[in-house]
Amino acid sequence: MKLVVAVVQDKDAGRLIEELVDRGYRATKLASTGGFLKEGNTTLLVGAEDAQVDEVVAIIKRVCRPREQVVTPLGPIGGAVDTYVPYPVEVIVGGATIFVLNVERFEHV
Ligand code: 2BA
Repeated sequence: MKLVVAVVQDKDAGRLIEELVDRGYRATKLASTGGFLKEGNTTLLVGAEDAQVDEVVAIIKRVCRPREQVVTPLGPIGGAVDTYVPYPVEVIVGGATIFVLNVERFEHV
């Protein structure tokens, strides 16, 4: 068995859960925060048999799309703020960041 951990954008999370559950997968949705943008995102945990992992990943790839986001970096902490000119930087967020982990033991009681 595997555990698929997927960090996705909030905008894609609802539809992704629906698609997974419609196909008989079980999923848990966690509210998370990206370390770089410090904005909310969603982490999904999906327990699946080894043979199902490719389909789970394919569903995630189909539903989650990359989006461009503009970030304005904060000024340097304790630095010379009067000479610091912040300018927006574009980053591409997602589709999804996916980890597939081996599950040593699974019990559902
Ligand atoms: P954030 O950490 O908020 O990152 C959002 C986006 O900012 C990233 O999109 C990437 O385009 C950019 N970014 C992140 N760190 C950067 C850096 N040091 N320099 C320049 N740009 C940077 P994604 O790569 O699609 O990541 C989306 C979210 O997935 C991340 O949100 C984070 O929550 C998670 N994530 C990505 N890689 C991860 C990893 N190796 N381990 C754990 N979580 C990860």
